[in-house]
Amino acid sequence: MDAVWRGSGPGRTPEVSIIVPTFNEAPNVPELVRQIGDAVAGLDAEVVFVDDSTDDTADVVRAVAGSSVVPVRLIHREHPVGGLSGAVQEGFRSSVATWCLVMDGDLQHPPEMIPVLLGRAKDSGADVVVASRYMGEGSSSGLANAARRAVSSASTALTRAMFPIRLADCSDPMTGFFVVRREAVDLTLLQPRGFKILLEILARHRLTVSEVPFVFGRRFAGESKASVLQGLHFMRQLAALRFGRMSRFAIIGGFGALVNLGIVAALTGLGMGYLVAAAIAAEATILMNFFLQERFVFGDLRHEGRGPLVRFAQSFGFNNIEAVVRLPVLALLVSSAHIAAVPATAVTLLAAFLLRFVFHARVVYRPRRSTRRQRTTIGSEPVLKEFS
Ligand SMILES: Nc1nc2c(ncn2[C@@H]2O[C@H](COP(=O)(O)OP(=O)(O)OP(=O)(O)O)[C@@H](O)[C@H]2O)c(=O)[nH]1
Ligand SMILES: [Mg+2]
Repeated sequence: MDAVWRGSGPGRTPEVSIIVPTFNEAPNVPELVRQIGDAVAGLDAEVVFVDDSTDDTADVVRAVAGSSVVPVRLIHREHPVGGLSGAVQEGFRSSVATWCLVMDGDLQHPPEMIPVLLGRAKDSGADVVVASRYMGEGSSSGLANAARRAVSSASTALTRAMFPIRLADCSDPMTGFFVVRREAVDLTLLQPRGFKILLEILARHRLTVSEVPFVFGRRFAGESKASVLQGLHFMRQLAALRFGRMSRFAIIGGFGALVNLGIVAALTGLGMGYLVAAAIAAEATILMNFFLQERFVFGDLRHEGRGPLVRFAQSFGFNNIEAVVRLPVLALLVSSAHIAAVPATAVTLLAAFLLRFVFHARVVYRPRRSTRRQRTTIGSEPVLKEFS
């Protein structure tokens, strides 16, 4: 990964990092940097290009950085992960500013809105200020054609319906133009995928949102990267955000319960005592569930945290303790609290499921915080070194 910095002295902490994800936007970069420079006069800002291009965008950024009035940083990713969203996250990770503002690199997001968004963020005390195409004077007229405008409006309505609480105050969760208080975002919660990073941020955090209308303009130059494939990624993102990990965990738990019953039936059918059969079935199911959840529920987190043996020991230990503790709790509910056996069993199973999920998500597969970054100073120039 390549990092270039042009700016003022070492240890500088800008108030806002303007993060611009770019994929083959070379003809737009000089004009964008010029307009941002004009717009942020008087603000303590830096521009961070996170570039995955296969054209000469990175060279153009380097050239423009030399004469820009606003400090420009380039993170060029040789091996991009997570497309546009992954790029924005990389920009966040590299920032030490109070605010991170995200905007496209093709001038569809007018740079003169930058001080407006930042001003609103400071005045309102909100965590996020969204530049919305769907409120007040806002408009999505710059989208290439009526079909894209219709798809955008329909998917916005669907998304808001699926997250009625988290998106209550956000009319345009799919916009790529927003400013967010950097410390309000826990990067370890975000999946680097697709085009819709704001949705990922809002759906996974409890943030206060304020909005400002804006008119989404036409591309200045270059080609659109939006595609049907991006649309499919978006549907997957929605499903994962809404019905993600927890439902996969539940499916595996349900499947495990069926296998458990099958083993008990088979072993008792062969003449084994039911308690021994139940114990064997429980251990076999715990083992099976561990391997299934490693593959299908927490596959993306396996390499981020603890080693496989520790994960296994924690998961195995928790499930065995849970199996031992649940029955006395059930007995207590039935005998002392006088709850009927079936609802009491349902309550203990539900509580056990939730506890098991929380324990696995928060302890067993908890990712370590990124240790890949380090700020160093080379000569008088602060350089952001990235280790991948
Ligand atoms: N770093 C990075 N940037 C990307 C990637 N895909 C798109 N971008 C950038 O994300 C921004 C938005 O992409 P666009 O192609 O403009 O998408 P759009 O605005 O929905 O579509 P148009 O209205 O047709 O321009 C642009 O600055 C792109 O260069 C990617 O894979 N990596
Ligand atoms: Mg665009």
